[in-house]
Amino acid sequence: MASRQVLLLAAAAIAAAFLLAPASAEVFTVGDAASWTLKYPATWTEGKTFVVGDSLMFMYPSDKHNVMEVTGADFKACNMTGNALGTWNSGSDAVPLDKVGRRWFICGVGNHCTQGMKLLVVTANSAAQAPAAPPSSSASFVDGVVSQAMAAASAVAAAMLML
Ligand SMILES: [Cu+2]
Repeated sequence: MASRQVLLLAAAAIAAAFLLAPASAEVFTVGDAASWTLKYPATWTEGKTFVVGDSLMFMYPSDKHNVMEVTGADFKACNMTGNALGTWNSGSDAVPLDKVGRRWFICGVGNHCTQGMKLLVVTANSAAQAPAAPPSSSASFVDGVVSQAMAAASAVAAAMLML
């Protein structure tokens, strides 16, 4: 009985620790195999979740491309003569996603932006990132384990009082 109670408490503690543990930061290579080139696929961000703490890695030949962070309006218009919010040109540029919200990146070389070298990233709060299982079922699982453990503990306490 007591060992079962300990097991339940341990299971609850492990489940809670797993759910509360922050997901480790991910580094996304922009465009994956195509990287940051004219072959950059417009669908690259589809199915990806970006959270605060993650970072983007722009890989490209530095004599052919660059990375400019621009406003949404300049992004839409592929305007690279506007007020750039940031420029990178090493060919191996790490850009930390340090805040929640939208950021717009384009290549500032030639007409590359209109040819598709443009990337909108939406960064979410890391705390809002869902674990593999849906939060509702995970929460109720933990609640279930915890209440079972509590019930077992009170049963043991009651039994000890009767002794
Ligand atoms: Cu380019």
